[in-house]
Amino acid sequence: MPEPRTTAAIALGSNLTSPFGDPAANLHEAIRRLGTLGDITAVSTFYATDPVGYLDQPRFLNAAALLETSLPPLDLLHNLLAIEHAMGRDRNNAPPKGPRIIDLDLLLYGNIIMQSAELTLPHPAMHQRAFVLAPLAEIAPSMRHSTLHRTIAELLNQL
Ligand code: PH2
Ligand code: MG
Ligand code: MG
Repeated sequence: MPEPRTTAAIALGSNLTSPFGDPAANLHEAIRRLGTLGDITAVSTFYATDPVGYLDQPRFLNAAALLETSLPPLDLLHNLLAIEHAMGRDRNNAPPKGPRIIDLDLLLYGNIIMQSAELTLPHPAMHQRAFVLAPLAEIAPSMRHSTLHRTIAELLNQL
């Protein structure tokens, strides 16, 4: 039996340099590593964005990608966190919304709705963030938010 495959939407962000290079190099390296978790079917262009939430930090480079994967949601999440860690992100010595080498957020996993201590799907803040919706609308305008029942293009227009 073939494994069921689901399309996951992932948000990427970076606003620090690392051994890989500048934020653009970090996004490229993260996308390369995402490719080990399934098939990447789309990648947005990179968006320079002003920091939201925690303002005293460099501007971000944000992007979105679609990954077709047979990993279940929690396994996928753990792999995203492992990539962040392997690329040098240190969560212990940085404020929660502060600067980071790489941030990989699982936004949507097919139509799945779930709430657990580790993972909420759809991502609870995705519909409020232009730095998430603009890149995602570029590659998946018709993808539907499974609890708000709006497309990504509609959510972006509503901001
Ligand atoms: N991520 C945050 C907090 N603020 N601002 C921008 N522009 N882009 C981000 O990716 C971002 C942010 C926490 O995840
Ligand atoms: Mg984030
Ligand atoms: Mg994150």
